[in-house]
Amino acid sequence: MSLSSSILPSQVEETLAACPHGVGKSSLVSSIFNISKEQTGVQHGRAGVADINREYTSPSNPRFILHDSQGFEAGSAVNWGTVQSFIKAKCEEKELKNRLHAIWLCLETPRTGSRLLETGDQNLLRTAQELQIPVIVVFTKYDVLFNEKYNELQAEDEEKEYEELEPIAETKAAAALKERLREFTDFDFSSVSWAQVSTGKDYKDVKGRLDMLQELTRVTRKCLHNVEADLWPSWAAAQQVNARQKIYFSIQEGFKKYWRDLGENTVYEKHRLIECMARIRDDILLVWNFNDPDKLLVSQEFGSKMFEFVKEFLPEPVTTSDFSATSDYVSVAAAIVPVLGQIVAAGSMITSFAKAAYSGYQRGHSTAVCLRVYITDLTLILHHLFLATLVCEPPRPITPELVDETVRLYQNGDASRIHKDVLGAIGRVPSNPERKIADLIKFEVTGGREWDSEDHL
Ligand SMILES: Nc1nc2c(ncn2[C@@H]2O[C@H](COP(=O)(O)OP(=O)(O)OP(=O)(O)O)[C@@H](O)[C@H]2O)c(=O)[nH]1
Ligand SMILES: [Mg+2]
Repeated sequence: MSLSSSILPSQVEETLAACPHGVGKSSLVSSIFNISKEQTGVQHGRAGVADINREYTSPSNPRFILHDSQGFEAGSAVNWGTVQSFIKAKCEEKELKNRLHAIWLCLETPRTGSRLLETGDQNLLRTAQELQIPVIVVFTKYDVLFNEKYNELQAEDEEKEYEELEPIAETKAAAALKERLREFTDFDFSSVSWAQVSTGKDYKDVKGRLDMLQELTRVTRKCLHNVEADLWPSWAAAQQVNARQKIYFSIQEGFKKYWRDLGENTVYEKHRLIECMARIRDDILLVWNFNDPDKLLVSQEFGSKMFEFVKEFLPEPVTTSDFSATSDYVSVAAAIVPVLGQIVAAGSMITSFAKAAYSGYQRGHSTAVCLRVYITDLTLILHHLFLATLVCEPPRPITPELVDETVRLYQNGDASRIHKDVLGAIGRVPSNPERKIADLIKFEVTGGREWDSEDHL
């Protein structure tokens, strides 16, 4: 008779399944940078084989280069040596883009009786401090500590409901982590920034988990502060969970050039209005960095929709001698930024709306109003779109349905009120009107309260 164990479930397999290998580095990267789990190599039940010298980039997020290291398990001195050489080589790089900007040291959130730091982790902390590379300690799988506290509470009183125990378990877990770090004598955790995260689906709701990831983006951004200011917009573009950082940096970048003195800005001279709008749009999109495989946000269709919002504010068209016949409009539409090409070609009739868009940029109040409305509408629509994608699993590609629905909701909801607010913010005798528009955008995004530095830091 053959010996079979299959009718009795394996205890070892059950235990292994309950303690998945890996601290959750790849899962974290997938969530924050919106890269599919397959691409980041999330491993279930076996160790990931990471080579720190390999650059991970993703078509869904081209602004980001990740170097993933294997864990520093006890005794794996070889691995630490590889990581150390890599860090030192990166420090010698001259160009900002080739340097190492920050290290996330991912540690499993300590539980009762578990280890906090391996020797390799301590080496890394010391080396990074010596070389002045910002390190953020990320305590992963925080849900496991929460569950430990929850189970202890439940064991004390089995009658109590989840809703009652949950906030107490949260407080206990947070206190336990702080206490553990405070008591730890081999390393002073108050000398580094840290944050706790959980990407496990069973912990909190989507919003609760996102709050933790957003906090990590704030902590990271604060650390980058100490290195070089040029990193901020790159960071804002690369991270894919914190909408306010994106809003803030697209405004900051806008004010360096294209959002300034919109009715008088000489950089726009000799360009058609649609080109000016396309430049504004593309710069804003660079910061949002959507995963837009079908290029929906630079499509004619989306461009036309955005034009619909501003058409009542378009300045009177000027007809120039070199640019008046229908065929000119159509060919220019195809050749430059074909936002209105569709409308022009399909309508076979040049509306004043199309003419204004294809006219050269004209200095003056009406051009300024039109561009202010455009910037406000576009930013707020992209903000809604971003929030709508956040509930999806990485790589969160945007779809035509999502774009249509977002635009439709804005059109039927906020658009006319916001247009009035934009005009109101400018007033009759405008003083710094562009700043007022930026404030209005921030006000809308925070749901009607003052924007504070915690919103983007
Ligand atoms: N409970 C829980 N499990 C998680 C969490 N994050 C990741 N995991 C699980 O932990 C296992 C390992 O996750 P990975 O993201 O591959 O971890 P890693 O650090 O990249 O692992 P290596 O590449 O092997 O070093 C997978 O089964 C994940 O589903 C978390 O926040 N909570
Ligand atoms: Mg991994």
